[in-house]
Amino acid sequence: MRRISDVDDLPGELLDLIASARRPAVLSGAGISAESGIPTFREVQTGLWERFSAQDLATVEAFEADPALVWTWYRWRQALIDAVDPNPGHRALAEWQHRLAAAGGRLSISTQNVDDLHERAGAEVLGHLHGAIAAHRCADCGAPAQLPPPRYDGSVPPAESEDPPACESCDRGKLRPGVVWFGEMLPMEAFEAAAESVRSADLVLVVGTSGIVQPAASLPLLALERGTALVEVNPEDTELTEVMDFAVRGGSGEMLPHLLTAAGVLEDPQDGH
Ligand code: BV8
Ligand code: ZN
Repeated sequence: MRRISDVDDLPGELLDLIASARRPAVLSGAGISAESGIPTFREVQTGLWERFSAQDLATVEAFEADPALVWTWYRWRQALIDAVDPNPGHRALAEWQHRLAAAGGRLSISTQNVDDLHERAGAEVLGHLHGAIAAHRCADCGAPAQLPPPRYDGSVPPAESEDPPACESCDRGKLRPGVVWFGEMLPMEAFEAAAESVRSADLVLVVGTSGIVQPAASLPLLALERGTALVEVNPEDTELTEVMDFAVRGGSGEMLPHLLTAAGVLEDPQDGH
């Protein structure tokens, strides 16, 4: 594994891997949205939730113990997501995906994130391994429910909680967020598609994930089966750093555009064309 922190000294081998990739598979985590202003899972909580860790709240038990607290946490997080914008890291991946598709290639993105910033940057996402925060369903009958956007101000945690709405289909259940909680199964279709994208990739890019949460964190290991190059983009070491061929140390919002420009797959914005 080669750690790279000097962006002006990127190894030719890494740039060649990126320039020649026709079927890169991208696996992203909370870190890719950090520069958009969305706290990662590791960051401390604020407001009503400050005495809970995200891991404590992202569970069926927490929702059953205090539905209003958990429901409000998700609605407030969704308000924050709705209020921020994709960052240059999301946009660089979307542009690379478009260029590869036009050239008959395929860049796949599988994300652990429940936000829609990849999509809002113009990218197509193969799967949301842990669900989507704007999707809601009945905790009882499973019927999907459409809700208006939350009315919270994403920058100020609400002073009190609101109860989850009742399900209009079965009239007995309450709505829950359409995310995967700890202890819950991942959507198998999304997980299998992500696994297949890694197995058939000619480059695997792991962006902004601590590599702690399973089974998503095991996906990059599938690249080892065929000796496919593994590249991590993260300011810090992670649980996956040791299996990487290259560990690019820095924020993805800055590093992804830089890497793709240096590899010649994107134009350098400074060149003005
Ligand atoms: C399951 C949705 C079982 C909800 C999420 C003991 C050992 C091993 C496993 C387990 C265990 N005990 C329990 C388990 C299983 C458990 C698990 O893995 N626990 C961990 C904590 C050990 N997993 C599960 O429960 C999964 N389900 O296993 O089911 C089962 C089996 C059969 C039948 C039935 C059931 C479900 C896990 C999904 C949980 N839901 N999210 C929500 O969003 O509220 S997980 C959530 O946390 C995120 O989705 C994400 O996956 C994870 C956070 O990880 P990251 O995305 O990596 O973010 P993190 O904050 O950790 O790190 C941020 C990274 O970004 C850092 O590396 C940082 O350096 C970097 N960064 C910061 N700034 C930047 C940056 N990078 C780039 N640029 C920057 N600017
Ligand atoms: Zn219902």
